[in-house]
Amino acid sequence: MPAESATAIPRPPARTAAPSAPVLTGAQAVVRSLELLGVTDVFGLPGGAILPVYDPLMDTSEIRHILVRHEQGAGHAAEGYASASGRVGVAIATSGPGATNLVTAIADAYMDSVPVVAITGQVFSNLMGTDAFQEADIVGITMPITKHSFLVKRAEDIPGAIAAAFEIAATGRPGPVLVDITKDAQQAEAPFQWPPRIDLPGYRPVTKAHGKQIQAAAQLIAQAKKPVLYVGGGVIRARAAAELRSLAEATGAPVVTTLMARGAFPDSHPQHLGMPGMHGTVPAVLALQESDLLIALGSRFDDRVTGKAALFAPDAQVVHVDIDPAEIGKIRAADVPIVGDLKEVLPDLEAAFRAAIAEATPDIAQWWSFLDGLRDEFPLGYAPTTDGLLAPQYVIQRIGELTGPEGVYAAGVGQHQMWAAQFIKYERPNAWLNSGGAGTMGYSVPAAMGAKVAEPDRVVWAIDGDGCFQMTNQELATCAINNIPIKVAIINNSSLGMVRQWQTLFYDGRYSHTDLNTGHDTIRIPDFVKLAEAYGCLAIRVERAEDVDAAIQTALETNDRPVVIDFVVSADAMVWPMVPQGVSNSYIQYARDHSPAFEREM
Ligand SMILES: Cc1cc2nc3c(=O)[nH]c(=O)nc-3n(C[C@H](O)[C@H](O)[C@H](O)COP(=O)(O)OP(=O)(O)OC[C@H]3O[C@@H](n4cnc5c(N)ncnc54)[C@H](O)[C@@H]3O)c2cc1C
Ligand SMILES: Cc1ncc(C[n+]2csc(CCOP(=O)(O)OP(=O)(O)O)c2C)c(N)n1
Repeated sequence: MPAESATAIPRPPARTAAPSAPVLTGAQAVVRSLELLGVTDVFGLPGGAILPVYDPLMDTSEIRHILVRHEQGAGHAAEGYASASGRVGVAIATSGPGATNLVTAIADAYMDSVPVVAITGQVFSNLMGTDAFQEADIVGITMPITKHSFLVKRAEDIPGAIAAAFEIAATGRPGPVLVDITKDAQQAEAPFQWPPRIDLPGYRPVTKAHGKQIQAAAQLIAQAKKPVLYVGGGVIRARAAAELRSLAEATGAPVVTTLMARGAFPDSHPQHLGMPGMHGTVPAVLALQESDLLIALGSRFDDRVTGKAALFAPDAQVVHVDIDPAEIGKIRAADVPIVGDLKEVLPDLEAAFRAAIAEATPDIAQWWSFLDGLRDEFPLGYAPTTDGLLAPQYVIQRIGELTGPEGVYAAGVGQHQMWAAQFIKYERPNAWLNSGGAGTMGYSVPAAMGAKVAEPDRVVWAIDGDGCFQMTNQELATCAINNIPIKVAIINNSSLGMVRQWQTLFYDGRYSHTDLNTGHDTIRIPDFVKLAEAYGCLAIRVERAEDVDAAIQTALETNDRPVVIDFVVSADAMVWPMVPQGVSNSYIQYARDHSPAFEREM
């Protein structure tokens, strides 16, 4: 995805300021602009170069500022906020290390198309380039991982830059935008003009697809014998779950949802085959592999889904819909490329499909009979543990069952992430938050915090690994102090489990530096219960299957503080199915036929 360049945006921001332009400092203009854009919550941490902005932040009654303990937490919180609500998330940091601490979260948001605006302070403009105290070229650093980065050196340019940042972050392919503001621009005064004139030459996302392409796609779908709707995270970003369901039911075609699209189509729907890819279900993986027509909807042919791309779905034609033209043909040539917003494309496609089948209804019964056979033969499952410790899959499944589909689940990265994708049933979009593209350990706790701020009436779980949790758990202090009662389930296998799994499978069980010592009886560093209590949380340790439900219920009933449950689980549990990296997806057969572990687990 190339950084998009900029143009005049016709839409004015929603609210307008008083007709007489008051004179504000740049810092006041930052806060006033955010207010006028309807921002109600921001996550940040002050420092010298952003201090002017923090002064008027104290006076606003419209914006809640949540003081994080680390700027990475602010970034992921902004992501969680955006992913749970669809609204733009905002993170604020000072220059130098404050700004660079945001970089991982910005990269994460870029990979997963999350609309986030990061506002950073920069040193005085006359000091830029002198290695001034806490100077970092954050615009340069983030250029390849943002949709756009602004450097603002004049107070009068602030409203325009902030309004443009929100417009760019939220429209087209969503993504992160950085606004870096020098300290002198924050301190200077200028008339505050609202709505500002936004001038972004070249930025015009295409939302309405070409009619001819829609017709061509509809014809292919009508003729296909083995179609699959290959649904990606773009459906969620487009808020097009209802339109997807309508198209799916019109075509009767099987649906697979990528890791980023879990919840875009209800798991309970009979046409849903589950997640494709490295840890996808056998029916979803083989449906793509054996298909004669992939209808890719806001999905980007990621290598975790395709396996060896040259061998992926060899007999399939491809209809590829994406709002970002750079995605189409990037990995796999499209027979029918469609650039547009899924919210508009899906109804058009459904109408064209209905017209195309007016004469003859397509017969995909044989295809369904093959897929139903796979569903019967390969249901998702897991084996009981042999070491007396909890089965992690069971814990995660019970969290989902006792919480239900209205909850929000933010996972870390690793085995627990895959089990949370597999064993929680998602019935609605924006219920599943995770770091798919970057795979950022540490995402879960701050993302859950952001989600809870955005959706305070929902139960929000962070489902985390003991490794991931140790990267960002300091935000529990933020949650406890600011009355953000998230629930954290640490799936504690005392190791960097996903890496350990690869060492089991591909490095002869040589466990080089993956033991974390967080769950053993004798060494337990840190003790997560004591740690969580120190942060003001209710903390529970669970070691037996019969105690799992009671702990989850206690968490669900506790809303006056965050809850942390340390589930001590087996380190030997594996994520199955698995297609090894870099081979054809047909190797899922290999996993089935040749791996004794796979046989045992299934
Ligand atoms: C440990 C680990 C294991 C993983 N294993 C798997 C796995 O087994 N299976 C799996 O699926 N993934 C897996 N992933 C995730 C994988 O790395 C990718 O992040 C994911 O597959 C990409 O999902 P996607 O194709 O839906 O694209 P996304 O990254 O969600 O991209 C969305 C696309 O939609 C487009 N879009 C956005 N808005 C719109 C709109 N309004 N209209 C039209 N288009 C729009 C965007 O331009 C983009 O191209 C794993 C990740 C990790 C960390
Ligand atoms: C920041 C970061 N560093 C390293 C990795 C590589 N990595 C992927 S999964 C994983 C293990 C995660 O361990 P844990 O949080 O305990 O989860 P588990 O796999 O045990 O469920 C590691 C180290 C990563 N994804 N992100």
